[in-house]
Amino acid sequence: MLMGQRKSENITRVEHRISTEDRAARNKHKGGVLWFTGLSGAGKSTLAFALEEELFRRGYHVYVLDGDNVRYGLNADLGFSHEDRTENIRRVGEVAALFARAGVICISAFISPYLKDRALARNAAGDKFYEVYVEADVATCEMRDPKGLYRKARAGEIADFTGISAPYEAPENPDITIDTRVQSIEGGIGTLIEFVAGTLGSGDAPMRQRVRQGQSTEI
Ligand code: ADX
Repeated sequence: MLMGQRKSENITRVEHRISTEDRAARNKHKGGVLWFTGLSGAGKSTLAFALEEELFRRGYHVYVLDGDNVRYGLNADLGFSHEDRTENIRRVGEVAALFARAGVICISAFISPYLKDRALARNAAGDKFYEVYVEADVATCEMRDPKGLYRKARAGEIADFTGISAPYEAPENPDITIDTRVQSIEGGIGTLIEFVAGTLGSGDAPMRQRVRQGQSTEI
């Protein structure tokens, strides 16, 4: 496993001819990573896919990387040991950073339980990284138990289950906190949309507004 070390020698970086600014100008927004972290059942995927839909509708270039999905493909070789989770987050952190550099808003929804691993993911994306703490305590997540995994973990059928038999290190200074114990999905999405518009730009919303006002037929 790589664990952040570079094995190759005789490699040289090459420069793109399209600047970050060029991409942002065409897309009408900047690229970035919205890094969702929180327990299983806290609402990361629900919020991530609802936000993706709403941003897409508003003209943003947006894509969700989701823990369960990525573990079917890119990270199919990884389980849930500390070492495998670290490698999971390392790879996804790099992929999310690539999306951001390509000008896309990448929403990543992974438990990402370790502070150190999230710090590395932030490092990969640089100033384009925003940590979103999707907060709900174990008791709440266990009560929701949408996939029945907490029940299985309590019954000893799943080892190293986050919040039960494996740790979760909450963010110390997240850019945004969505407390899903008190906030509705719509409320959370509202907060996130406002944040995105303020930090990454407004997408092609102004054009859509003109369309709505009947001043243009283009879309
Ligand atoms: S992470 O810890 O490496 O970031 P990731 O977000 O990719 O985890 O995957 C978490 C998902 O895998 C959970 O939503 C749950 O559906 C499933 N899962 C299966 N086994 C475990 C486990 N032992 N701990 C946590 N989640 C698990």
